[in-house]
Amino acid sequence: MQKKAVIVQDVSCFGKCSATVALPIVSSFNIEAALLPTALLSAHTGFSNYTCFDLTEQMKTTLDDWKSLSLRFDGFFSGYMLSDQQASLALEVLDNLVKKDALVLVDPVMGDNGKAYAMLNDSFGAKMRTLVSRAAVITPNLTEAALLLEKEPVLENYDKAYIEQSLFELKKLGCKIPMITGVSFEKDKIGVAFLENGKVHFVFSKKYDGVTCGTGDTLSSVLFGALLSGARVGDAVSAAVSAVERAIKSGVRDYGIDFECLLSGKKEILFRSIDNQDIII
Ligand code: PXL
Repeated sequence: MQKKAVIVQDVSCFGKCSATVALPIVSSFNIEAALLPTALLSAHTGFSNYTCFDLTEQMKTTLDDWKSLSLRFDGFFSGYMLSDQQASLALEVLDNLVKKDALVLVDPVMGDNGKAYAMLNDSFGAKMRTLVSRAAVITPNLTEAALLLEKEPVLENYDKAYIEQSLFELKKLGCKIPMITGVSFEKDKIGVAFLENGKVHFVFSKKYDGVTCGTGDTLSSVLFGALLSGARVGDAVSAAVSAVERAIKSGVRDYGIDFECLLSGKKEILFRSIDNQDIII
Protein backbone atom coordinates (compact mmCIF):
# COMPACT_ATOMS: atom_id res chain seq x y z
CA MET A 1 0.00 0.00 0.00
CA GLN A 2 1.17 3.52 -0.74
CA LYS A 3 2.68 5.15 2.34
CA LYS A 4 1.54 8.59 3.55
CA ALA A 5 4.01 11.14 4.89
CA VAL A 6 3.61 14.54 6.49
CA ILE A 7 6.22 17.17 5.75
CA VAL A 8 6.50 20.12 8.16
CA GLN A 9 8.60 22.75 6.38
CA ASP A 10 8.42 26.24 4.91
CA VAL A 11 7.60 27.09 1.32
CA SER A 12 10.34 29.29 -0.12
CA CYS A 13 8.76 30.51 -3.35
CA PHE A 14 12.07 31.10 -5.11
CA GLY A 15 15.29 29.26 -4.49
CA LYS A 16 15.49 25.53 -4.12
CA CYS A 17 15.08 24.41 -0.54
CA SER A 18 12.69 22.89 1.97
CA ALA A 19 9.20 22.00 0.66
CA THR A 20 9.85 22.73 -3.02
CA VAL A 21 12.64 20.13 -2.85
CA ALA A 22 11.12 17.71 -0.34
CA LEU A 23 7.71 17.31 -2.02
CA PRO A 24 8.92 16.27 -5.49
CA ILE A 25 11.65 14.01 -4.13
CA VAL A 26 9.41 12.27 -1.60
CA SER A 27 6.69 11.87 -4.26
CA SER A 28 9.25 10.31 -6.59
CA PHE A 29 9.43 7.38 -4.15
CA ASN A 30 5.70 6.85 -4.75
CA ILE A 31 4.95 8.15 -1.26
CA GLU A 32 1.86 10.32 -0.78
CA ALA A 33 3.17 13.58 0.69
CA ALA A 34 1.08 16.04 2.71
CA LEU A 35 2.51 19.45 3.57
CA LEU A 36 2.06 21.41 6.79
CA PRO A 37 3.73 24.70 5.80
CA THR A 38 5.43 26.70 8.55
CA ALA A 39 6.02 29.89 6.57
CA LEU A 40 5.68 31.38 3.12
CA LEU A 41 8.84 33.18 1.99
CA SER A 42 9.36 35.12 -1.22
CA ALA A 43 12.78 33.47 -1.40
CA HIS A 44 14.92 31.55 1.07
CA THR A 45 16.89 33.42 3.71
CA GLY A 46 20.15 33.15 1.76
CA PHE A 47 18.91 35.93 -0.57
CA SER A 48 19.63 39.56 0.35
CA ASN A 49 15.92 40.43 0.19
CA TYR A 50 13.05 38.24 1.19
CA THR A 51 9.67 38.47 2.89
CA CYS A 52 8.47 35.87 5.36
CA PHE A 53 4.83 35.25 6.25
CA ASP A 54 4.41 33.28 9.49
CA LEU A 55 1.85 30.47 9.05
CA THR A 56 1.46 29.47 12.72
CA GLU A 57 -2.28 30.24 12.79
CA GLN A 58 -2.83 28.29 9.55
CA MET A 59 -0.85 25.38 11.03
CA LYS A 60 -3.27 25.29 13.98
CA THR A 61 -6.43 25.24 11.83
CA THR A 62 -4.88 22.68 9.47
CA LEU A 63 -4.07 20.46 12.44
CA ASP A 64 -7.68 20.71 13.65
CA ASP A 65 -8.97 19.82 10.17
CA TRP A 66 -6.60 16.88 9.83
CA LYS A 67 -7.56 15.60 13.27
CA SER A 68 -11.23 15.69 12.22
CA LEU A 69 -10.29 13.67 9.12
CA SER A 70 -8.53 11.10 11.39
CA LEU A 71 -5.44 11.14 9.18
CA ARG A 72 -2.65 8.75 10.19
CA PHE A 73 0.75 9.17 8.57
CA ASP A 74 3.43 6.49 8.11
CA GLY A 75 6.19 9.06 8.05
CA PHE A 76 6.98 12.50 9.52
CA PHE A 77 9.66 14.78 8.08
CA SER A 78 10.29 18.19 9.65
CA GLY A 79 12.62 21.02 8.68
CA TYR A 80 12.63 24.82 8.87
CA MET A 81 10.37 26.31 11.55
CA LEU A 82 10.05 29.85 12.85
CA SER A 83 9.43 29.43 16.58
CA ASP A 84 9.11 27.17 19.61
CA GLN A 85 5.34 27.46 19.11
CA GLN A 86 5.71 25.85 15.65
CA ALA A 87 7.93 23.14 17.11
CA SER A 88 5.16 22.47 19.68
CA LEU A 89 2.67 22.15 16.82
CA ALA A 90 5.03 19.66 15.14
CA LEU A 91 4.98 17.67 18.40
CA GLU A 92 1.19 17.82 18.29
CA VAL A 93 1.33 16.31 14.79
CA LEU A 94 3.46 13.48 16.17
CA ASP A 95 1.05 12.91 19.05
CA ASN A 96 -2.16 12.99 17.04
CA LEU A 97 -1.61 12.28 13.36
CA VAL A 98 1.32 9.91 13.09
CA LYS A 99 1.23 6.12 13.49
CA LYS A 100 3.08 4.65 16.50
CA ASP A 101 5.62 2.85 14.28
CA ALA A 102 6.00 5.74 11.80
CA LEU A 103 9.38 6.85 10.50
CA VAL A 104 10.23 10.18 12.15
CA LEU A 105 13.01 12.23 10.52
CA VAL A 106 13.82 15.58 12.09
CA ASP A 107 16.14 17.95 10.25
CA PRO A 108 16.86 20.41 13.08
CA VAL A 109 17.27 23.51 10.90
CA MET A 110 18.87 26.06 13.25
CA GLY A 111 22.03 27.37 11.63
CA ASP A 112 24.93 26.92 9.24
CA ASN A 113 28.59 27.89 8.88
CA GLY A 114 29.01 28.33 12.63
CA LYS A 115 26.09 30.77 12.97
CA ALA A 116 22.64 30.27 14.44
CA TYR A 117 19.68 31.40 12.33
CA ALA A 118 17.65 34.35 13.67
CA MET A 119 14.82 32.22 15.08
CA LEU A 120 17.08 30.36 17.51
CA ASN A 121 16.62 31.25 21.17
CA ASP A 122 16.62 29.16 24.36
CA SER A 123 13.01 28.06 24.14
CA PHE A 124 13.29 27.17 20.42
CA GLY A 125 16.44 25.14 21.18
CA ALA A 126 14.68 23.34 24.03
CA LYS A 127 11.63 22.49 21.88
CA MET A 128 13.89 21.30 19.06
CA ARG A 129 15.64 18.97 21.54
CA THR A 130 12.21 17.57 22.52
CA LEU A 131 11.43 16.98 18.84
CA VAL A 132 14.83 15.31 18.40
CA SER A 133 14.05 13.00 21.35
CA ARG A 134 11.06 11.70 19.36
CA ALA A 135 12.99 11.09 16.13
CA ALA A 136 14.30 7.90 14.58
CA VAL A 137 16.76 9.89 12.48
CA ILE A 138 18.14 13.43 12.78
CA THR A 139 20.25 15.18 10.17
CA PRO A 140 21.99 18.24 11.68
CA ASN A 141 24.97 19.80 9.97
CA LEU A 142 28.06 20.46 12.14
CA THR A 143 26.71 23.83 13.31
CA GLU A 144 23.31 22.39 14.23
CA ALA A 145 24.85 19.41 16.00
CA ALA A 146 26.85 21.82 18.21
CA LEU A 147 23.79 24.03 18.81
CA LEU A 148 21.74 20.98 19.86
CA LEU A 149 24.54 20.01 22.25
CA GLU A 150 24.84 23.62 23.47
CA LYS A 151 28.49 23.82 22.42
CA GLU A 152 30.53 26.17 20.29
CA PRO A 153 30.49 24.92 16.67
CA VAL A 154 33.78 23.50 15.40
CA LEU A 155 33.91 23.63 11.60
CA GLU A 156 37.57 22.94 10.85
CA ASN A 157 40.41 20.73 11.99
CA TYR A 158 38.16 18.31 13.85
CA ASP A 159 38.95 14.62 13.83
CA LYS A 160 37.00 11.35 13.76
CA ALA A 161 36.96 11.23 17.56
CA TYR A 162 35.19 14.63 17.67
CA ILE A 163 32.48 13.46 15.26
CA GLU A 164 32.07 10.13 17.06
CA GLN A 165 31.79 11.88 20.42
CA SER A 166 29.21 14.32 19.01
CA LEU A 167 27.14 11.42 17.63
CA PHE A 168 27.16 9.62 20.99
CA GLU A 169 26.10 12.85 22.71
CA LEU A 170 23.33 13.44 20.14
CA LYS A 171 22.07 9.92 20.80
CA LYS A 172 21.73 10.83 24.48
CA LEU A 173 19.14 13.44 23.41
CA GLY A 174 16.91 10.44 22.70
CA CYS A 175 16.92 9.93 18.92
CA LYS A 176 17.59 6.42 17.59
CA ILE A 177 20.01 7.11 14.75
CA PRO A 178 21.85 10.44 14.95
CA MET A 179 23.57 11.64 11.80
CA ILE A 180 25.82 14.61 11.09
CA THR A 181 25.92 16.01 7.55
CA GLY A 182 28.66 17.98 5.82
CA VAL A 183 31.45 16.07 7.57
CA SER A 184 34.82 16.46 5.87
CA PHE A 185 38.26 15.28 6.99
CA GLU A 186 39.97 15.70 3.61
CA LYS A 187 39.60 18.78 1.45
CA ASP A 188 38.12 16.93 -1.55
CA LYS A 189 35.68 14.66 0.31
CA ILE A 190 32.45 15.37 2.18
CA GLY A 191 29.67 13.20 3.55
CA VAL A 192 27.55 11.92 6.39
CA ALA A 193 28.47 10.29 9.69
CA PHE A 194 25.89 8.20 11.51
CA LEU A 195 25.60 6.06 14.61
CA GLU A 196 23.68 2.80 14.34
CA ASN A 197 23.72 -0.08 16.83
CA GLY A 198 26.64 1.42 18.76
CA LYS A 199 28.84 1.78 15.65
CA VAL A 200 29.79 4.93 13.79
CA HIS A 201 29.78 4.82 9.96
CA PHE A 202 30.91 7.36 7.39
CA VAL A 203 29.70 7.76 3.79
CA PHE A 204 31.65 10.22 1.63
CA SER A 205 31.50 11.60 -1.90
CA LYS A 206 33.64 14.07 -3.83
CA LYS A 207 33.50 17.63 -2.48
CA TYR A 208 32.69 20.44 -4.91
CA ASP A 209 33.78 23.95 -3.94
CA GLY A 210 31.27 26.63 -3.05
CA VAL A 211 28.18 24.45 -2.95
CA THR A 212 25.93 24.53 0.10
CA CYS A 213 22.46 25.79 -0.72
CA GLY A 214 19.90 23.02 -1.16
CA THR A 215 22.30 20.16 -0.61
CA GLY A 216 20.98 19.47 2.91
CA ASP A 217 17.37 19.45 1.72
CA THR A 218 18.09 17.08 -1.17
CA LEU A 219 20.06 14.83 1.16
CA SER A 220 17.41 14.63 3.89
CA SER A 221 14.58 14.22 1.34
CA VAL A 222 16.23 11.26 -0.42
CA LEU A 223 17.15 9.78 2.95
CA PHE A 224 13.54 10.07 4.14
CA GLY A 225 12.09 8.65 0.91
CA ALA A 226 14.55 5.76 0.92
CA LEU A 227 14.02 4.86 4.58
CA LEU A 228 10.24 5.03 4.26
CA SER A 229 10.52 2.79 1.18
CA GLY A 230 12.25 0.15 3.30
CA ALA A 231 15.97 0.81 2.76
CA ARG A 232 18.54 -0.26 5.30
CA VAL A 233 20.06 2.79 6.99
CA GLY A 234 23.48 2.44 5.33
CA ASP A 235 21.87 2.01 1.88
CA ALA A 236 19.63 5.04 2.45
CA VAL A 237 22.60 7.21 3.45
CA SER A 238 24.60 6.02 0.41
CA ALA A 239 21.61 6.72 -1.86
CA ALA A 240 21.23 10.21 -0.38
CA VAL A 241 24.93 11.11 -0.60
CA SER A 242 25.19 9.88 -4.19
CA ALA A 243 21.94 11.68 -5.15
CA VAL A 244 23.40 14.97 -3.90
CA GLU A 245 26.60 14.36 -5.87
CA ARG A 246 24.55 13.59 -9.01
CA ALA A 247 22.54 16.80 -8.56
CA ILE A 248 25.69 18.90 -8.06
CA LYS A 249 27.37 17.35 -11.11
CA SER A 250 24.25 18.03 -13.16
CA GLY A 251 24.33 21.74 -12.38
CA VAL A 252 24.85 24.35 -9.68
CA ARG A 253 23.39 27.82 -9.81
CA ASP A 254 23.52 30.57 -7.21
CA TYR A 255 20.12 29.51 -5.90
CA GLY A 256 20.54 25.77 -5.70
CA ILE A 257 21.60 22.43 -7.10
CA ASP A 258 19.95 20.60 -9.97
CA PHE A 259 17.92 18.14 -7.88
CA GLU A 260 15.45 17.95 -10.78
CA CYS A 261 17.87 15.63 -12.55
CA LEU A 262 16.91 13.03 -9.94
CA LEU A 263 13.32 13.21 -11.12
CA SER A 264 13.75 13.08 -14.87
CA GLY A 265 15.99 11.53 -17.48
CA LYS A 266 18.06 8.52 -16.63
CA LYS A 267 16.76 6.63 -13.62
CA GLU A 268 19.04 4.74 -11.30
CA ILE A 269 18.41 1.76 -9.09
CA LEU A 270 19.17 3.26 -5.70
CA PHE A 271 18.94 0.21 -3.48
CA ARG A 272 17.06 -2.98 -2.82
CA SER A 273 14.58 -2.65 0.05
CA ILE A 274 14.36 -5.02 3.01
CA ASP A 275 11.43 -6.75 1.28
CA ASN A 276 13.52 -7.17 -1.89
CA GLN A 277 12.05 -4.48 -4.15
CA ASP A 278 14.27 -2.39 -6.44
CA ILE A 279 13.86 1.27 -5.52
CA ILE A 280 14.48 3.50 -8.51
CA ILE A 281 14.53 7.28 -8.82
O1 PXL B 1 17.65 24.65 3.66
C1 PXL B 1 17.16 24.98 4.89
C2 PXL B 1 16.30 26.20 4.81
C3 PXL B 1 14.94 26.06 4.77
N1 PXL B 1 14.12 27.12 4.67
C4 PXL B 1 14.59 28.38 4.59
C5 PXL B 1 15.96 28.59 4.61
C6 PXL B 1 16.84 27.48 4.73
C7 PXL B 1 18.26 27.69 4.80
O2 PXL B 1 18.78 28.76 4.78
O3 PXL B 1 16.41 29.84 4.49
C8 PXL B 1 13.64 29.52 4.47
